[in-house]
Amino acid sequence: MNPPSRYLVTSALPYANGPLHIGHLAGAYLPADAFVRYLRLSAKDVVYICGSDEHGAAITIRALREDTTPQAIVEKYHKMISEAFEHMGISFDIYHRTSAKIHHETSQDFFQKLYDNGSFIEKENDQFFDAEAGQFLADRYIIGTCPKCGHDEAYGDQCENCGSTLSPTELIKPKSTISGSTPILKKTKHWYLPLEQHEDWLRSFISEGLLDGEQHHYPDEWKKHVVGQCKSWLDAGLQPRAITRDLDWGVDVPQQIDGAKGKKLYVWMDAPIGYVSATKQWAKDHGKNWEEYWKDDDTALVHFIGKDNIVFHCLIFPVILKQYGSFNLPINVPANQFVNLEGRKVSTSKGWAVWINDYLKDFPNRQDELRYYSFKIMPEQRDSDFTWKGYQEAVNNELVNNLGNFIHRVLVLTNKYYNGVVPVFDESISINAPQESGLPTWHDSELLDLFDKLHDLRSYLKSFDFRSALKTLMEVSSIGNQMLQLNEPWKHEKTDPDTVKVVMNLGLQYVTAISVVLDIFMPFSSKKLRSMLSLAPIQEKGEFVDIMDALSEGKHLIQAGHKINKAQHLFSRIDDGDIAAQISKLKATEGAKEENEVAEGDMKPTASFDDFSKLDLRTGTIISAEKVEKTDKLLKILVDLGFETRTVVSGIAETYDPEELKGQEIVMIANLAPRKIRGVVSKGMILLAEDGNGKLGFVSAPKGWAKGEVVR
Ligand code: B3M
Ligand code: ZN
Repeated sequence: MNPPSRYLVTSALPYANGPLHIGHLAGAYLPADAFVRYLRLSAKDVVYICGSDEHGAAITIRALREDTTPQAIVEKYHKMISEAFEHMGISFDIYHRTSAKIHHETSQDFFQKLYDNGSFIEKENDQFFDAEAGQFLADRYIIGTCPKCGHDEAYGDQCENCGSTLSPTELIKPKSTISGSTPILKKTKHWYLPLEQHEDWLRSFISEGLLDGEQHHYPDEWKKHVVGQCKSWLDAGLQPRAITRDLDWGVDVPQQIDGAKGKKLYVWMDAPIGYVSATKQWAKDHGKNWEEYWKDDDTALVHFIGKDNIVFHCLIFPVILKQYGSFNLPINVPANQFVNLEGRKVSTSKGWAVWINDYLKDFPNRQDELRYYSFKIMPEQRDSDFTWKGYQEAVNNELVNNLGNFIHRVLVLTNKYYNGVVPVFDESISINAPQESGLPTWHDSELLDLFDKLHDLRSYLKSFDFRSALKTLMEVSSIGNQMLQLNEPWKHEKTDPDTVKVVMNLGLQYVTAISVVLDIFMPFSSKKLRSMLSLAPIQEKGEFVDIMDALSEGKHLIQAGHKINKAQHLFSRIDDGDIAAQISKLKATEGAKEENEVAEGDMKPTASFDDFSKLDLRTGTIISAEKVEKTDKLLKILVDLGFETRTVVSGIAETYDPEELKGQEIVMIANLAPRKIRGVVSKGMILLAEDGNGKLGFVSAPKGWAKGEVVR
C-alpha cells in the first residue's frame, strides 16, 4: 500500500426535501471540508464531490405534504441547501444533483451492466399496498415500530433512531404514510441485489481490510463504531435487497429490460452512483479524466457520512462498485454519530433544530463561530450535544479571549512599536519560554516547537480526529499568549527593546502559521487575518507543506521588513441576550410545530362538496361480530341497515370484544366499493372517532333512531 497520490472525497448527498441543520453540518460536511482543505494545503490532488439527492420517497412525500410536485420540491430545496453550503464555506469542487441527465444515464448504465452480468435476482412477492391510495408502499411511504429499538416512527427501509436498515415487513404495526391506513399485501416483481452472495469478501474487507487477497486499508484506521455496525450486519446474515420500486419519481429502470415498465431504481441504488455522475460532470467542466479519480490504484476514495448511512456506504455500494468492476472501494468511511440539541434528539418535524439559514440570518458573518463550535463538539465517536450556552462560551472564552486576543495583541503591538514592520532581531538573545515553563529559550528553538505542534495537528487531520486537530490549533494560540504573558513586551519595550523585538517577531511567526492552518477550520477568518498581515489569501495550493518545510529548515514564515496592515478584531463576544433569544425561539417553534403537526396529521386535502355528496352515510345497528381467522385486529361485523344486512370488516378487535358489540348503534359509509380483506368481502365502513392516544369510539345517531336513516 503506497500513500495515495490522488483523493476522491465525498459527503453524503442530502435529500432535497428540507433545509440544512447543524446536525447535517457537523455530521458529514464540516469534517469533509476540513479534510479536503487540509489535503489541498498539502498539495494533494483532490476532488470533493457532493450534490442533492432528489429522488425517493423523501421527496415525493414532502411534495404530498406541501401540496406540490416533486419537481417543485427539489428546485426549492436544492437551491436553499446549496446556498447554505456556500455561505458556510463548504468547499465542494462540485455540488451536483441527481435529477441531472448525466446522473440518470450513469445510474442506468450501472443497472444495465449489473443486470447483464447476472448480479441481480428477480423476485415476485407480496408487498404492502395502500388500497385507498392505489400505491405500493416502500421506504418512507410506510412507518411503524422499529423491531430493533422500538422507535415508533421507523421507515420501511430504515430506522433513523438506531440506524438499522429495515424492510417494510419487519415493521411492527405498519401504517401507510399516505392515508394512515393499514396496508394490504399485493404481488409485484422487483430486482434484488443478493447481498448474501457477497458476505465472505465483505467480511474480510471490513474485518481485515483485505480485498482480492491484498491489503486494501488498515481496519484499525476505521472508526470502531463503523466497523462494529458493519460486523453486526454481517453477523445477522445479509439478505437480498430490492433495488427497484413501483414509483413514478426517480431513475427509470432501463426500458429495454423486460418488465421495466413503471419501475424506478430504489433511491439508495441511484444516490451513491451520484458521486460518480457528479465526478463525470466535474471532469467535463474542468478538462479532467473522471476515471483516474474512480479507478486508478493510487486514488483514495473517502466517504464522509452520518451513522445512519453506514451500511449503504460500507456494504451495499461497495458490492455495486465491485460487481460493475474496475472501480475503487473506499479506503475509509469516517462516519460521524449524531448531534443532539440542548439534550434532546434533533427533530426536523418538531422544529427541534438549528437551521443553517436561520442561523445565518440571526448571526450574519459569524460562519466561523458556528464552524468552530461544530468542530469542537463533532460527534466523532459518540453522539454529542449542541447547546446555545456552549456555543456562547466557546466563542467568548476560546475564540475571543484566546485566539482573537493573541492575534490582536501581536498585530496591535507590531503597529505600535514598529509602525507595522516585522522587526529584525538579534538571534543570540533569549526570551522566556512558554513551553518549558519560563526557562530561557531562543527564537529558533521556539519555531521547532511550533513545527512539532503543527505536525501533531496534521496527524490528527490524517486520522479524521478533527476535534483534536482543532484543539491543537488552539494550543498554538495559547502558547503564543503565554509567550507574551511571560515576556510582557508592553512593560519592557522602553527598557529592553532588543528582547521585545525577538518576542514580537516570534509572535508574528506564530500568527502567520495560524493564518494558514485557520483555513482548514475557519476559512473566513483566515482570509481576514491574511489581509491584516498583508499576505496573499490562502490558495490551498500546498501552503501547509510550505510552512512545514520552512520551519524544519529554520526559516521564517513572515520576513523581517514586511509591513503588515492595521489590526482588527477577528471575533467579537456573543451577548447573553442573543443566546436567550435563540433558546426562546427554539422553544417557540417547537410548540408551534407540535400544534401544527396534530392539526396537519388530522387534516386531509380539501374535499369538494361533490366529493362529500358521493358518500352514502347511514345509521345502523350491529347484529353480531366475530374475529376474522388468523388475524389479531380484524372483526367481521354484521350490520342491520333496516333495508338490508351488511358484512363489514373493521380493524377494531384490539379494542372491542365481539360479544359487547351486539346492539351497538353506528354510522357507516354504505356505498364504499366492496373490498376483499383476508378472504372476507367487506361492504362499507363503520365510522369511528379516534383520540390522540388511539382510543376508539363509535359515531352514532341519537339513541333509538331507526336503522337505514341518511346522515348528511
Ligand atoms: N440522501 C440520506 C440521508 O440524507 C441520503 C444520503 C445519500 S448518500 C449517497 O440520510
Ligand atoms: Zn430503530
